Parts: sequence; C-alpha cells; structure tokens
Amino acid sequence: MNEQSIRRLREVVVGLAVGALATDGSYVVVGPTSAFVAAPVHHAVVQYMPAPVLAFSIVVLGELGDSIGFAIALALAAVAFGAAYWVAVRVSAQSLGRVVLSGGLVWLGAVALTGSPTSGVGAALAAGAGVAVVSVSAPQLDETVSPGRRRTIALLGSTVGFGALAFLLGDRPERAAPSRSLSNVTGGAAASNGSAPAGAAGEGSASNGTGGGSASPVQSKLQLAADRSLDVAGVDGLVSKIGLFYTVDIDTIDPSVDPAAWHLDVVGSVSSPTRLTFDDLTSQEPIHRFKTLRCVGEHRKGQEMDNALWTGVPMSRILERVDPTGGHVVLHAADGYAEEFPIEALREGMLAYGMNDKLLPRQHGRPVRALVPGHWGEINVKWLTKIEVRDDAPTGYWEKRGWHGTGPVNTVAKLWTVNHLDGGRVQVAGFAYAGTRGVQAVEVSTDGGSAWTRATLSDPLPGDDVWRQWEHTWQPTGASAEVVVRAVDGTGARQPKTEAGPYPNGASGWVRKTVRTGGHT
Ligand SMILES: Nc1nc2c(c(=O)[nH]1)N[C@H]1C(S)=C(S)[C@@H](COP(=O)(O)O)O[C@H]1N2
Ligand SMILES: [Mo]
Repeated sequence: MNEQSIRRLREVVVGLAVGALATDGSYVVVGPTSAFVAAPVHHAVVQYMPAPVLAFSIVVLGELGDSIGFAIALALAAVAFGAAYWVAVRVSAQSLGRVVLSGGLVWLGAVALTGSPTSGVGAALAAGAGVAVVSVSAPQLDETVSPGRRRTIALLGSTVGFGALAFLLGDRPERAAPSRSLSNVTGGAAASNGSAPAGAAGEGSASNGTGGGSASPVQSKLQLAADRSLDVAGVDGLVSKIGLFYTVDIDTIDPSVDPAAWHLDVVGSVSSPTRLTFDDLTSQEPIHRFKTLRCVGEHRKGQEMDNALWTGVPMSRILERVDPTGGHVVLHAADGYAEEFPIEALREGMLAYGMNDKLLPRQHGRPVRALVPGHWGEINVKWLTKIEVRDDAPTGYWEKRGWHGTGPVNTVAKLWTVNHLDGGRVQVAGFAYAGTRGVQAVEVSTDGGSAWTRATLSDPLPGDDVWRQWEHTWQPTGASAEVVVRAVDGTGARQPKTEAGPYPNGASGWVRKTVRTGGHT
C-alpha cells in the first residue's frame, strides 16, 4: 500500500472510531431510552427490512436476529457520526477546528435523530474527545506514519474501553424503572377491595406490606393461582413471574412513557371522542383478570407463551362512553406500532396498567396496554396511545409484513419440563392454551404416538382466555421414551397433527420430545 491509501484507510478507521464514541457518549447520558441515537436507527432498520428477511430473522434466528438487527443499527450510527469526522478533516486543517466541527456536526445529527439535545451533548463530547486524541498533538494526521499509527491505536483502544464503560454507565439501575406495587402508585384504588371507595382504601391490602386485614382481590387471585398450580419442580406455576414473562417488541429499546404525561385518545368513527389520563383509569373501579399471551411468531417448541394477572379497566366501559359507529379499530402505540382488528374483539378486552400486583413494567407496556381475549399476542398493543375506530380495515404492522396474527390462537400443548423422580419415574409437564375455547384435556403418549393417556390438568383459573398446566408421571421401561403431547380445546377439537412453522399463521403440530429414561437413580 502506498502512503496515500494508508492515510485513507486510517481516516476511515478513525472516523468509525469517532462514530462509535459518539454513539457510546449518547448512551452514557440517556441510557437505553428512545433518546439513544441507535434507537431510531434500529427502528428504521426494522421498518424498512423486507418482509421475507424479517420473517426469516424472527422465525429462524429468533433472539439472534434481534441482536444482529441492533448490531447493524449500531454500525450504521457509527458510520453516520463518523461522517462528521470525514467532513471535519476536509474542511479544517486545525486540530481545534476539527474537534469543534466534528462535535458540532455530531450534535446536530444526534438531535435530528432523537430530538434530544442531552443525547446530542453526550455524543458530541465523546466524539470531540476522540478527534482531540488523534489530532491535537499533531494537526497533520499524515505528518509521519508512526505517530499517526500510535494515535490511531490509542483511539481504537479508548473506543473499545469507553464502549465497555458506556455500557455500564448507561444502564444505571434507576433507568430500569423497577416494578412498583400497584397500591403504592394508585393510592390503593387499584389493589383495594371492590366495596371500598376509590382512593380511600388500600391500607389493609397485603400488597403494600402493612399486613393485617383481609388480602386484596389481587393477592387472593394470585394465591388461587399458586394453589391451583401443579406441584412440578422447576416450573413457574400458573402465573409467570415478571422478568420471566416473555417479551416481543419491534424495537430493541422500549419506549419509556411517563404515566403523568400519558393520555389515551379514543377517536375516529365515534359519537363522542374522548381523552383519558392515567388518573382517569386508576381512579376507576379496577378489574383483575388472568390472561395468557402467545406470540404468533413462536415455534411449536418455543417459550413465547405466558400468563399473568392483569389489573385495569374493562374496554366496554370506554367504548360505551365514546359510542363507536365503525366496525374496526386500530390501536396505536408510542413506538409507532399499530394493529387493526374488528371492534367486536375489543369489546371483550381491557386496558391494563397493572400486572401481578405491580404497576405494569416498562417492557410490558407501561403505563397502559390493551389486552384482547383469544387473539395472538401481537394485538395486545403495549404503550397504547390511541384507539382509533374506523369504518374500513387498514393493514396492521405485522399484517403488512405478511403475518396473520389478528385471528384466534391455535391450540397448543407445550412440553417444557422433564423431571427424573425417585425410583426411576419420569415426569413430563407443561402448559396448554387454546384462547377463549379453553382447554378440556391434554393427552400424552410415551411411545411416539401409539398409546395415549390423559395428563393431570390444573383446575381452571377464572377467566375466558387462560392456559392450564398439565403433568404426567410414569414408570418407564426402556432407556428412552418418545413423548408426544396434544391438547383438546373446550369445543372438543383436538390440536391438529399437521406440522407448520410459525410464518404466517402461527405454528401447529404436536410437540414431541425424546426423553432419556434409563441411567437415572
Ligand atoms: N406497541 C407495541 N405493542 C406490542 C408489540 C410491539 O412491538 N409494540 N409487540 C406485540 C407482540 S408481537 C406480542 S407477542 C405481544 C407481547 O407482549 P409482551 O411483550 O408483554 O409479552 O405484544 C404485542 N404488543
Ligand atoms: Mo407476537
């Protein structure tokens, strides 16, 4: 390589390092929020990804696909901010000029991307510092080869180091918005007993730790779920813990919406449009419902299916108030997500601001999400901002990308647990879900599907869209067993055997697993 191309190459490398520093700097200041410069870039990457590529990423790559998408966004951000350096070295021969110009351009770019001047300051300071490292001691990068190379290496080293530091600094615990008890936030209304006036009760609620008095309705329902859970080692039970409950999002970085600033517009083809605040919802008489969610993109053997106790307000109350005239709804969210479905489905739904006796956590849609019985997870829109009633049926976010997630869920029995018990007995267990049809039975075969027996089922929880737990224990004879499970829904229909991948209608077929049964004591 001649000197010219070495200089070019170094310029590219330095620019990318400066771009990476800018990205890290933004993260240090704003953390994993939508003000982080990579967040809108990632959003755009997913937005413009061709539907087949996106489907491949979800179905085949799964979480890895998510990570690759985010890595692409980080790389694009580094290139975009690196361009600030490339411009600066062409415009100014002075080190100070380069520092100021790169910093200024980075600031503008970051503010344009995120709308956050703070994020811009973090990005600009980090980028400016990086440019200073390479140019302050010697204004001419190409002055001699070796000092330039040393400075480049120093910059690359600092970039990697700062990247690691930024990761730690940006992800500060207070940003995670820890789960808060419902009763603390809503002044007791949400967790209180139904007969007490809103706002005045809650002192006796077990959920705010004062003890005494009878348990809150939330607590007693959670207790019921604990009582009805089968005794299976290593399983969460009928209510999935927050933190273990799956999440699926179009963006890697979730919106952080301030409940105090939040409002919900209910508009469109309605007689009287309305706007609701968080207070409007939490001061109403709450309802507490069990509801299971399952993602349409989930594999037959996947784990994107969970159940929680949700607290909120029935959707029918809201709809009565606005008096809809259209037959469809579009639910809009703070992350730009929107899903359309028939308004009939929404009538049975609820607006949820609580989950398992906690304020709805950020990853599940804080402050308010929609829950709609029987349909796939995707129409349970999180970070809800607007309910738009329509006469026509526009295409939703996932439907534009080829999925059919607004229909009723498929029936499924999951095999998630294998336990080796005393005396060589083997226990298999899992959950079965069939939306609003309910689960009538789960059938298990331990010989690959010739002979079938009925599994033990957990007593149903109250609610019309809730999974059931199943368990089967047997004394095996061979060294391994081919276990197959299938569910029968509340209408008597058996889960179909024909296997299909998740795209586009949701996975189907029976779950099979070869279980090692010999050699255990
Ligand atoms: N605003 C918004 N709502 C959303 C999504 C999203 O990306 N953005 N993902 C949907 C999908 S695909 C599923 S399966 C469920 C998952 O809900 P959870 O993350 O609380 O489990 O949320 C749905 N609601
Ligand atoms: Mo989903």
